[in-house]
Amino acid sequence: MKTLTQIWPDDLAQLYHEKGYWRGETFPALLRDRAVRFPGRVAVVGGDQRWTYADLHDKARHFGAGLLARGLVPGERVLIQMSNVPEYFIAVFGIFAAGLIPVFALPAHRRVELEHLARKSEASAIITQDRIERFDHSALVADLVADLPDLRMAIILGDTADLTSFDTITGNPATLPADPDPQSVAFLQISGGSTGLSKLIPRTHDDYIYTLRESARICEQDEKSVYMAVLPVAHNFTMSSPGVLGTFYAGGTVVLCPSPLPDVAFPLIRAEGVTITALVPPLALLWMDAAEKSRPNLPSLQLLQVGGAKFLPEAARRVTPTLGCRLQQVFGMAEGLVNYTREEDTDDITVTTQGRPISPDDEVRIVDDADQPVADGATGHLLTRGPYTIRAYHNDPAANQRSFTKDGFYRTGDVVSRLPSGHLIVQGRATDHINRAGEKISAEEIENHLIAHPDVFDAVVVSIPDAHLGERICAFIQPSGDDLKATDIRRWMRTRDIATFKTPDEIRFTDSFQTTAVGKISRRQLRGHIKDELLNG
Ligand code: J2J
Repeated sequence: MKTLTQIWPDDLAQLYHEKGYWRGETFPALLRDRAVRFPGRVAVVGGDQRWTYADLHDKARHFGAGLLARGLVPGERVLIQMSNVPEYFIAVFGIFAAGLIPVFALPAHRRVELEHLARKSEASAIITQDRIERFDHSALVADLVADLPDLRMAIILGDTADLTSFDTITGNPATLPADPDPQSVAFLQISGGSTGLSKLIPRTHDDYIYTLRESARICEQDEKSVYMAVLPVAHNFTMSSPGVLGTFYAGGTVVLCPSPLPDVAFPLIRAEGVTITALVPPLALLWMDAAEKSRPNLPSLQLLQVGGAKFLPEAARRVTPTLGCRLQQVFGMAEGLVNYTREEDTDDITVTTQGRPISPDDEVRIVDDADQPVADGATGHLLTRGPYTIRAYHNDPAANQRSFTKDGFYRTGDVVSRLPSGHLIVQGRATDHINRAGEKISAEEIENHLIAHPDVFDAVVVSIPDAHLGERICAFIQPSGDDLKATDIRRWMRTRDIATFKTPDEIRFTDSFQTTAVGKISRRQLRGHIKDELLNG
């Protein structure tokens, strides 16, 4: 089996060690240490479960030993897909304890995405739930296990037919291996994906735990903090900025919110004394509107983090007056670099910028199309490298060629400007993905699904601004016959076994894409032309 690596050049690795960014911490050791230091503190609240650090540590170790007892071997990959349920943490920390490598799928993923992730990571097992949002995932994974030879085992939380029940996975913790090498890959996170399906992001124990430690410090998390997870826990934002794992790092409590709607979230904030939570901009708008009407009393809530997509200054200004807490903007990416506005920032900086990097050794370059630095303050492409930004995707030479410069900078695809203080302002994006309420959707991936329809001659997918979602998916379709309707396309997309958030919000038909008028052009240019026409008439 190929071992997973993420390699920084020796001189930089040495620097990151010397500066104390990489301290040799690992995930199994992290939970063990917190269980010793804070055994009786509540680590996780979800549904009717309430587990202390000692409980979580114990459950995770038994689960991890159970995975080994079932024949999994340290180093193998385990695809995990769950909604915000407490068992997620038993599974993830159990996988870590067993020396296995989790691969983080999203709850909305369906057959196409799961198959892609399983193949790309050569996963040996998948852990999911019987149903997520009423969709039958046990039937899906039964098919997947039958079709993928590497995938030997499906473990299901909830009702199982012929598959292995989550509750039966238990073993003797004495069989667990020693702690992993801190510089080894801890897990594979998934990318937003601008040119197709997600790429896999190998993050090491050392690099990721550095971000947890610093995120917890910047967000003033300690063992009294109560973090509410509203967005899916598998999202890198919810997982690590400081998210659920940063909260565990600080010894605080994670509360899992079953719904992002204010009538569920507000009472839970009050009941559990939630101090910090994180939203994408559309949900922040929803919460602020609800708060303006109902004037909820949320005295425990100190910090609302907003990120994943651009939060416009006019909306950002409303957070403190409506919700009575401080705002923090977060601009991050699963590949690494995370920026925060800080407590000491002025109100103006907090509402108009997306923050500044975690690390003094995060290198930020803002360049033009020819990779040359732009003048101070000018807008350009954001390139970055540093102590927690990957140097390569897993098993993807073509993407690596495109996404990294020769000297190891990651091409974020974001277009930004920088203030003299180092704060970044996201001005736009150079890649063709659609940021729909924080979910990144590849235009190319959707076009491929549309073109697969027998009555579609060609299709071009673009993002268009949306007051609620930030952006929505608009598909332009050139049919090959006369009778194709939008409902046919919607029905077709439902048969494609992909996450439902990828279904176009808007479908428009066109006779041709005018390619002759502009000569031979790339799909990117075509998307650009269509967008220009759409926005400028
Ligand atoms: C504008 N665009 C933003 C912001 C992300 C913390 C927070 C978010 C993510 C995340 C994350 C933005 N304003 N505030 O991993 O740890 C867009 C950019 C970026 C892409 C990354 C974290 N915050 N974005 O959203 O990997 O385009 O990570 O490159 O899902 O989201 O998406 P993702």
